Amino acid sequence: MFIDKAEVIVTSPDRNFVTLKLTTDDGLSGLGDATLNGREMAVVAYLKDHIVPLLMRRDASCINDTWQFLYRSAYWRRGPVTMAAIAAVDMALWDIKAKAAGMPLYQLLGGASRKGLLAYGHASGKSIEELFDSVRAHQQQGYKAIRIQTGVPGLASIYGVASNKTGAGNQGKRYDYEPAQRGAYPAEEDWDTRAYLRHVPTVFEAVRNEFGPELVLLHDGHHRMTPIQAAQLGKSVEPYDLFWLEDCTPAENPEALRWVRRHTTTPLAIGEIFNSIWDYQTIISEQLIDYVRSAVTHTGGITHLKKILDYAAQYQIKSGMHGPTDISPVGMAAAMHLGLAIHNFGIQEYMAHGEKTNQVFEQSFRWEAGMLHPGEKPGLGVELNHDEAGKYPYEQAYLPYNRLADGTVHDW
Ligand code: GCO
Ligand code: MG
Repeated sequence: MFIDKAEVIVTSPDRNFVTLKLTTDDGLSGLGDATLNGREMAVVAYLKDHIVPLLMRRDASCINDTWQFLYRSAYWRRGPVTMAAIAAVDMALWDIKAKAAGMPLYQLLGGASRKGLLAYGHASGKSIEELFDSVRAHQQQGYKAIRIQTGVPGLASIYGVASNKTGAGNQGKRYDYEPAQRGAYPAEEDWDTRAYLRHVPTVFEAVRNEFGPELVLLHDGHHRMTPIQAAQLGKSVEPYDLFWLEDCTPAENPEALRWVRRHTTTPLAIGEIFNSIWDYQTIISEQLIDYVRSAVTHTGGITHLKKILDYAAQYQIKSGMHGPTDISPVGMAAAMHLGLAIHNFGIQEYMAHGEKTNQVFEQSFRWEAGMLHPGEKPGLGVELNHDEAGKYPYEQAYLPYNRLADGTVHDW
């Protein structure tokens, strides 16, 4: 079974997605997600110019060998562009292998370890009332776990908080935010850490009082604090029993989590911008985190993320795979198959894609009572509709960035 066709498809239904489609000489095809939000075309060039020529006539069944060949023969290892490109090849080859076996991919990964995957959605509001409405809307859609992001008094717009109400979700009206800002320049947002640290605990107190102890609550710090500020936040939300505090400090220095860990029992999650097992080496072996946030898409695919999660399992650290709308339905399907199979699954992020995206990517996953299941179709269970994809050409898009009141650029 040889690879004899490789296509890189860029489509922008609700946002940009990069997909690799590999086809074998016996007519099987597999899909891989290579979307790197805001830097999509760098991965397109890496795939088209450097990887596709190497794939022609390769044995499609040799997933491990292809992974090692692409990783080691580049010499310039790791990095988000390289690892997203390798991830796409890896996913597509797993898709092909599972289709050849006539099984949903999770069966090849060892079979189901659970009935379904607990998933969390994103509630947000500028005010407490808006936030409560958003939490209720998520509960109506079945969510049992909800991320809470809130406006901060004095700040006009910040990460994670809806600025408009849209119907983008496939589960009815919801607050949608962070569409990669289409346009010629990143949008500017505001930041003030002291105001944020004062406000967030009051919000979690209000949410617990309103919604009770059962609801699973999460929060994303999006890399904006110093270790001691993060420690202060972790301590101040301890009474509200968070499932996790995510990305509390910048990801470039994961060892900073030692300082946070000394001061708080709030569970910690990190890793959405990591791309290899080496980023996790110290923080897993020293048990500085509780959840691995990597997406299959940004961490070298199923083959590499499974290694990270198997390593994490030795330390009782679980998965919490990244799943915002910039992970395509192909990347989400890969996450669901992997999450269903591994023992140390924790939770899956799930924002739900918009209707146009769901027409481009024909999917077979199930969403029931707050749980995801990848379905029983052979392979990943996702097919690309080329006619629909062709309707939405690439549009340049940037993520926003932050400035402090005095004009200093800050982590977003
Ligand atoms: C999350 C993430 C996203 C990122 C996005 C950037 O926890 O889901 O922080 O919201 O900001 O993936 O492209
Ligand atoms: Mg995050």
